[in-house]
Amino acid sequence: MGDRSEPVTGERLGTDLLGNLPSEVRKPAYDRAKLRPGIAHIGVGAFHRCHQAEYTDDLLAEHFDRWGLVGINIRPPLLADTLGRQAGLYTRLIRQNDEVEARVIGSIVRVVDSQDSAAPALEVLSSPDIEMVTMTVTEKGYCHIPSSGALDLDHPDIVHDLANPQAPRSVPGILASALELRMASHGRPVTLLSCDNIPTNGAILGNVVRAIADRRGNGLADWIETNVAFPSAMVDRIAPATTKADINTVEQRFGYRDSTVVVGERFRQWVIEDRFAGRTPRWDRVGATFVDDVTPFEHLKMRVLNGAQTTLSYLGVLGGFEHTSDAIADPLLATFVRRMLTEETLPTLMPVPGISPSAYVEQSLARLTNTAIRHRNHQIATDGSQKIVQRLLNPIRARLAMGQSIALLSVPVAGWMAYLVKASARFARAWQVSDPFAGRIAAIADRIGADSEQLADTILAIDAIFDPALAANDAFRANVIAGLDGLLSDNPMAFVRRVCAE
Ligand code: CS2
Repeated sequence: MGDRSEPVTGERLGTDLLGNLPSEVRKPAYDRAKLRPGIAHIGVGAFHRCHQAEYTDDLLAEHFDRWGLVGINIRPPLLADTLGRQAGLYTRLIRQNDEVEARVIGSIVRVVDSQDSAAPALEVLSSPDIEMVTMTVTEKGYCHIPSSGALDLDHPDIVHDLANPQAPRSVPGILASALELRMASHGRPVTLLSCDNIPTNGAILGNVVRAIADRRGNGLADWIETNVAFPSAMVDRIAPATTKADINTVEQRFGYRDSTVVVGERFRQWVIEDRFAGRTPRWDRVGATFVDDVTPFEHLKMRVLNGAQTTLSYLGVLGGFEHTSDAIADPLLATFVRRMLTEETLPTLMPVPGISPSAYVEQSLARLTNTAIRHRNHQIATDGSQKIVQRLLNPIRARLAMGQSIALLSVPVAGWMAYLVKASARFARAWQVSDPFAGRIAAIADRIGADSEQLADTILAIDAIFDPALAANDAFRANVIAGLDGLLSDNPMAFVRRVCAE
């Protein structure tokens, strides 16, 4: 079976189809049958398939080694029916306006569903074959308190896991139990690499896992100190949730069915702290960067690219725009976000080796105009309580410490509040939201109604999000109140226009 240029007809992607794909679809350039599991990844969503799994595919093509990936889901969706049926193979589309580039990724050698019980995940994570565990479990997966980074001991899953170490449910609980099994069975070192957009993600992951290990009182905490590394990493590529249209695109253009297509932009970046335990896949050979300190890269990415996305998501929903690219096509929102980033965010950044921050701002804004990436504002707005600290509140704190204005950065903070307030019954449930604090904020809105000052003060008093010193800052408070008032009004864009004119 050689390449053929005529598309295959409607067959499902799988090992047998690999030799029959249209020649324009790039295929794994190595013998998948020889791959052995070496990396486990928790959270096989669109981002992982578009990022770490692609870097690993590149690495296998360039320098074949044992680093096959085992993909584990501990939350929905089930993987068996999708990736499992396709032998781990899936199509990664790069879309840049009118361009479509297709590639089948082969680095995932096995998928494991562990939604109902931790046992299947623990079996993989404690295996001596696995020396690297990467994860994309979303910000809230770490069960930490956003404002402090400490493990949330009141989190129901953590309460459960502390009482039931054999049957953990949370990511920190599952990892602590897996490490315990490793310690007891073979003792081989392992790196746990967070790939989520939380600040100092390695340090937070280390904190939450150690906090559980400390409470086990069986030497686990000491074993972790010498055998486990928690490097921090900055990850980047815009890869929204896959839609039916994406699946249809593959079928129509390339002639085969793939229910796990993923779509991303061309840009990608991965900066990893060079601190590993055991052997490590050499992702630095294929475009990742290993550095001593990720902090400057992480600030740059979360405050600029993610800060812009979050800002456009809240102001976008309030202004009636569906996707990021629709919001940034609006001249007012484009002006607002560019001014916010250049005037207020940029001065909070540390020097970043090899990157000009102002060029990075322009590059980031250009990425957001890509109309082929259908990134819904509601998707980005999800779990804002877990995102605004690193994207907005940390740069605000930095500016306040330097005595600088925060008039622009406060607007998306008020936008996040308005977004959750307007989802309450009192505001006729303008839209459905998903955020761990949605219920609490809806209850506040139902009780208080439209009084922006009281609303803002009550929300600012949530100390898991707003550290008390920030909440008490007069300038911040005044800006958030004015922002909430303007954004809850009948014409939120008129408020944005007024701020831009000042
Ligand atoms: C987005 C990110 O949904 C979100 O919170 O801001 O997923 C974003 O697209 C990625 O971090 C880009 O690297």
